[in-house]
Amino acid sequence: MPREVPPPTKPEAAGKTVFPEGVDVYRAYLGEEQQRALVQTIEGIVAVAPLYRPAMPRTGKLFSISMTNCGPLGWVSDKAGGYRYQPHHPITVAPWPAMPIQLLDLWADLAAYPAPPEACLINHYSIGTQLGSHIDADEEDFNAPVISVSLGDDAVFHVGGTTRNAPKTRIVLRSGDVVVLGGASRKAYHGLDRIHPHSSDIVPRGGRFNLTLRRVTKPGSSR
Ligand code: MD6
Ligand code: FE
Repeated sequence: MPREVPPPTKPEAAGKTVFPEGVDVYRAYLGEEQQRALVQTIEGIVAVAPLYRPAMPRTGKLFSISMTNCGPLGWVSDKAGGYRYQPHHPITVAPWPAMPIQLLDLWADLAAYPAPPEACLINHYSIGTQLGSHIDADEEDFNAPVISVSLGDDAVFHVGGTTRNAPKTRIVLRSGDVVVLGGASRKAYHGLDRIHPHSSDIVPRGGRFNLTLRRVTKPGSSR
């Protein structure tokens, strides 16, 4: 069914939570059919580039969530090498699958940036998993936003400021919501506290996918 693209959901207009400057939340940016189609696309990617649990730098402690990527580059982490981008899956060593057109289109609509995304980190949250407060800081160009797409179970997301102790705003992200972290919030701390189990049937395997689209290199730079 055709649908109109909603405008950014300005929380102050709804008399609700006010997000820090540079945080834009697009509620229900993807309709149900678009969500289901995107989940199918993601499952096709995961079939080729399996989800795995990366390890933290230095300690080697495993993330509770599992990850994979698509696009020319993918974000990885392990004990020895730390956080970085690389062009291949760390276990299969195959190049990451191509970035799907749905995600290239979404970036073109929302990023206000003159070059396409190079990496899409695919996070999968099963019951009881979370992602601690972090800054996305492994990219070369902080002029590009990071854009996230939520699919599946509802999740409690927090975003604060550029220091760890800045006050945090918490919101529930639902399937189809899109979050843009740009401008003054490009390097804001944020994380995912918990998911609400079985709150959506969009992801057949259960849980929640979060896709984050990133520009890694500066356009025109060779790497
Ligand atoms: C999540 N999101 O929603 C985790 N990063 O599961 C992120 O880490 C994130 O939502 C950069 C920009 C937007 C995000
Ligand atoms: Fe992040």
